[in-house]
Amino acid sequence: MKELHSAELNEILEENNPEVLLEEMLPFEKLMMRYRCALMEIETKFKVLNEEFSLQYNRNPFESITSRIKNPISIINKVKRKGVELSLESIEQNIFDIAGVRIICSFPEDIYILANLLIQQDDIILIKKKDYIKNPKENGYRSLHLIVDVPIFLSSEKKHMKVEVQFRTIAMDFWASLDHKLKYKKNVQNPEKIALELKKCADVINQMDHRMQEIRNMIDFKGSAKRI
Ligand code: 0O2
Repeated sequence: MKELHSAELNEILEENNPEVLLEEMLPFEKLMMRYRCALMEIETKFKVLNEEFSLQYNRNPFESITSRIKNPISIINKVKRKGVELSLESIEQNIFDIAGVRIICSFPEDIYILANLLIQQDDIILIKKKDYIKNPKENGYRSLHLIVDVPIFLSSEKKHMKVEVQFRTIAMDFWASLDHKLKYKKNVQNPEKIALELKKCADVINQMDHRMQEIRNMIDFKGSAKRI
């Protein structure tokens, strides 16, 4: 299937009247604004949990949080890949990772603690869960993915938006960044050999994550009730 590239998008823009295009893009911009608001809601929820953990248990359950809105070209390419209609309504109904939040934790147990704390909140609806930690992908990819529905409150309406939340450890994230480079880099020599090496590294990383978790559990043993 042919992927759309930014040069092609520029051609479309140049061939059309910019004013008409801007007017036509307004509904799209409104939709993206709603996704940005949903990201703010989810980020705030995690920041609140971090504040509480810092004060109550003297530790942070995650190291960092980042978020992004999928760019228009990636949205169109995903619409094509999924074979769904290219309309705003269809995008909202079929593409669940337009708004994405990534939570990086030090320890695997914290991933599940945070995921459960999010899902338990009464304004959050869990739409889909993919546990690539318990069931890693064949290439070694590990992360916990949740698609959640979160309400946003605008001046005259309440909207339900979908956000993808990805949880990984620092080590899983390190691995995923390198794997991502392999996917997007063209003309890589020996891609099979690299993929095999990456798979081996993913297994080592998994063992290390669990050993680090065990060490932390031993350190925290006295206050294990506090590990929440
Ligand atoms: P980007 O730039 O990160 O957004 P769906 O049919 O929609 O449920 P989907 O979304 O195609 O399924 O697949 P899935 O498994 O839920 O994972 C989508 C995202 O997870 C990817 O987004 C990556 O961020 C990450 N991911 C999944 N598999 C891998 C992998 O093997 N390696 C790495 N590095 N990341 C992975 P995008 O859209 O590809 O990119």
